[in-house]
Amino acid sequence: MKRSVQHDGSTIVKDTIQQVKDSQVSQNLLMVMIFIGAVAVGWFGYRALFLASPPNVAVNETFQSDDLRVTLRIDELLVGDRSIEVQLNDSSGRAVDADAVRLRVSMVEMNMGNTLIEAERIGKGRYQLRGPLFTMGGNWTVEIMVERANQPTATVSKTFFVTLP
Ligand SMILES: [Cu+2]
Repeated sequence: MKRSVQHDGSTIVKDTIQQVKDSQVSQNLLMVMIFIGAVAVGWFGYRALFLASPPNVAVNETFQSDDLRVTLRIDELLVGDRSIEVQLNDSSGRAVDADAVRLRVSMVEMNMGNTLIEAERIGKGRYQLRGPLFTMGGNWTVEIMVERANQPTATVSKTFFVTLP
């Protein structure tokens, strides 16, 4: 016990042992809060980087063709070497393989011929194509043809505006 006399003559009794205990409790509480904060920041950071946010691509669109969901990802809508990925899922979201996934890339404004290229399988239901697909600026239609056994070819397409880098 510690007594201190105030200016007005009143006396304050302080239990120094209790004060030490109080400061320890608040220190521990602070440590717990810092720990929780660090875990929260880590968790949300991890989610933002790997789970919640879509891949850092210019195009990330899903098309429906009967039971098939076709997701198209294009790294950038720029002339030059591109990386295109096609992901196939069934109506319940499971990844599904195809016999072949072909892409046809053609320019809208002029006939520059069209290239039909087979994408390479890089994983379950995942197909990739890399190369100089867009050779000049303008509107380009990307057509995706999915071939599966005993089923008609599923075709989805969309036109994108491509610019010079
Ligand atoms: Cu052209």
